[in-house]
Amino acid sequence: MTTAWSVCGMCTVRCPIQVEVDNGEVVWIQGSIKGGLDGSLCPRGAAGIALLKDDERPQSPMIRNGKRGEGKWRKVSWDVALAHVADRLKAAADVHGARSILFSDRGGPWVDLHQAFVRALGSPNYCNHDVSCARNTNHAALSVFGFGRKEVSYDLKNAAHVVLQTRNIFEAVNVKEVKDLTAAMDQGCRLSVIDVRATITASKAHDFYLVKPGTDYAFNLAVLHVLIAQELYDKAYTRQYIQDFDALAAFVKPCTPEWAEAETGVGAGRIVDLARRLAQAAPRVIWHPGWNTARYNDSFYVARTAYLINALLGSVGTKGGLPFALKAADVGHKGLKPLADLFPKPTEKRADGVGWKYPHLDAGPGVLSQAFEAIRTGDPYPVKAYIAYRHDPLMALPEPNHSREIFDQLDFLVSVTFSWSQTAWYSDVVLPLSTYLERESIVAHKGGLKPQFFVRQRAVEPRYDTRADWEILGGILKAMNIPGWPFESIEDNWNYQLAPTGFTPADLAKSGSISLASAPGYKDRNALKFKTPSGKIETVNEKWEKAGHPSLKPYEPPTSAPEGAYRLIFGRCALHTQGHTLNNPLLFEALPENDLWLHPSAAKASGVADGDLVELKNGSYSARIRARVTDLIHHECVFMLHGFGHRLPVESRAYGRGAADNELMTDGLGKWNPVGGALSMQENFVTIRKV
Ligand SMILES: Nc1nc2c(c(=O)[nH]1)N[C@H]1C(S)=C(S)[C@@H](COP(=O)(O)OP(=O)(O)OC[C@H]3O[C@@H](n4cnc5c(=O)[nH]c(N)nc54)[C@H](O)[C@@H]3O)O[C@H]1N2
Ligand SMILES: Nc1nc2c(c(=O)[nH]1)N[C@H]1C(S)=C(S)[C@@H](COP(=O)(O)OP(=O)(O)OC[C@H]3O[C@@H](n4cnc5c(=O)[nH]c(N)nc54)[C@H](O)[C@@H]3O)O[C@H]1N2
Ligand code: SF4
Ligand SMILES: [Mo]
Repeated sequence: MTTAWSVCGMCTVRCPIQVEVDNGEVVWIQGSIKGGLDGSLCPRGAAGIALLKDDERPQSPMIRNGKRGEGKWRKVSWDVALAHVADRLKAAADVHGARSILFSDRGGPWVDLHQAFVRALGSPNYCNHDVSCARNTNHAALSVFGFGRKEVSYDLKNAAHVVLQTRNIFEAVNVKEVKDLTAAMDQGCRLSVIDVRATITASKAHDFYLVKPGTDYAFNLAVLHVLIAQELYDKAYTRQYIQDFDALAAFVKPCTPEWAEAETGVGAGRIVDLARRLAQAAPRVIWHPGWNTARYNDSFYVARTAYLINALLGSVGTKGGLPFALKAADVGHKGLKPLADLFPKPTEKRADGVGWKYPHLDAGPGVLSQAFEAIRTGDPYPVKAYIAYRHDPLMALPEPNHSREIFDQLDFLVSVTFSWSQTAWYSDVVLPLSTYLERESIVAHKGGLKPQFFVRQRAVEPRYDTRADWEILGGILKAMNIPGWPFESIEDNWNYQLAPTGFTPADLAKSGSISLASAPGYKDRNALKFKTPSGKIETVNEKWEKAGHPSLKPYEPPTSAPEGAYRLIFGRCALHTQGHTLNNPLLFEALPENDLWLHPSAAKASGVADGDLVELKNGSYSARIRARVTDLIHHECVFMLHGFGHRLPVESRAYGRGAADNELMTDGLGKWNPVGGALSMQENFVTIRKV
């Protein structure tokens, strides 16, 4: 029996795991003891072996035979597939230039490899999925702190009061966060939850605030009002670190708790009580700014106010609050050598308009939906080839038929994936990735209280004719005869990255990671530096103001639902990851289908009883799903889990089970908010009819 110290791949949290291997077979997976998880895993992590053994995943490279989406495939060798991909990418580049190639992925710690690949192609068009996830939160952090959301940690372990707003931490799981919060609560940490339905997280909270959907901004403005009006904020911290405090104070002056009660439905007294309790716990307070906030037109402003509440309570940069995430250099180590440095940075402007048309938005991951607009219109230039890498935009973006029409304008679409997906099914070529148990990764750096390097190890050899990321991307470059990719093996790759650090691949193999600090580290709270022009936390951001977007934007109530319709809310559960675990035999058995949460008053008005099959409609789109009548949800909305409603014949289990929330979102990719750079996916309403 051998142990591979590796990294889970069932979702993008990437928990450290230990994989026990006997005779070339994985026999056991658990949360890494050396990595601090003491054996713990979430249900999806425990279903890794079922993924490995699943014969309903792509098993070899495939080239499309029939029409797009028809599902007729020709199995080919890797040599043939890579030569074909190389030819098609070169054809696009020859006619329209390298910038006509678009690449999107899921972001994460290994994107250096992807970004190096896109640079090697010579295209400026690298995007990630974040337009449908955390862009609003990230841009909110940039606008307030001058750095992105991951530059601060959530020090849950040492917190005295945690507020989760649009964040279901006990179901949308990150194992370490769950363990840390649970441990803190055992030590007396208070938990407050603000949601539109009572989740598992709400059931564990000391206080639960059921808000009217889309009114969180009013809630937060009232909390700011109380903190300032009742002088509950940290005055010394504010004086030292908060720029334009007076502007903020004047702005929130009219936002009384009574005003917010009328908007949110939460009693004024409860809002005051929350602000007071937070002040008592300050600065060991975390008001979570939200993770998946691609929901409303004003989600960017909700996240901004969450950060400002933390700031007034003095928790930013503080133990038990949102301390700065340390990097290798902060703890006396050299960082990894970036692969992206192998190639020059493209100088052409991005197809999605980020950096020039949208000067305030972060060019790193861009805005994928706007890159799709460029495919559709040819403006600012033609985009003709698209590599969907670890990404399923036909499941992850609204109104997939709209995206399919856009894809029809492409000369070439290739998916790289370990499971079938709606996008892979619509592609011209599918390049199958080995599962995370059968492949290794490049080295990654993870910032935090204890920064580290980590790597995924190959626990077993691939069961089918699949390959690792570095083999696939390096293989495409080789087939295209692009010079400058120096790696023949993963060891070459690791040695190159680790060269400046003094560590070796053998150091990484011992436990899967190298901790760069022996104990959690905190920056000196009296000497914090923010990356804004003033070096302080800015309540008014010049970049956004210049682009015509006010930093202190007056609250506007959410659009009301059309007569007889309900706002469509989505979210996650502990048993599945997005859209890609539904066909996993174990997880499917545990939860094969989603249902529709609706309030008894909505059920009554629609003539629906618990368990009925109902038809939901929005515009010309409809879907069928079972009703779950419950008073655990706000009466103005209905809720379903994301990721269901698969229609691929290759997935015998998932096929036809439940409904896809994104199919009920109309107006294509047009519902987005250029201020925060994210889609507004909860600006959709459905009607309900018993079938
Ligand atoms: N098990 C599991 N864990 C995951 C994932 C997964 O797929 N499965 N995905 C990972 C990813 S990519 C992400 S982004 C995170 C997402 O993590 P979260 O953002 O925490 O998860 P969600 O379930 O999308 O949404 C959180 C909550 O927001 C609530 N909500 C909706 N509208 C409103 C509103 O108007 N106001 C308020 N206050 N609340 C509202 C929903 O009811 C839901 O309970 O989870 C990560 N972890
Ligand atoms: N309507 C609606 N839309 C949503 C959401 C929602 O709740 N409702 N959630 C949003 C959120 S929070 C997010 S993060 C996005 C997620 O959207 P995506 O990033 O597209 O979601 P995933 O399902 O995690 O991954 C997509 C594909 O990548 C493949 N894959 C998984 N891991 C790997 C890997 O390591 N390498 C490679 N090459 N492929 C891999 C999977 O098999 C899957 O087919 O969707 C967003 N869109
Ligand atoms: S949260 Fe669960 S699925 Fe995600 S990486 Fe950790 S164990 Fe794996
Ligand atoms: Mo996400």
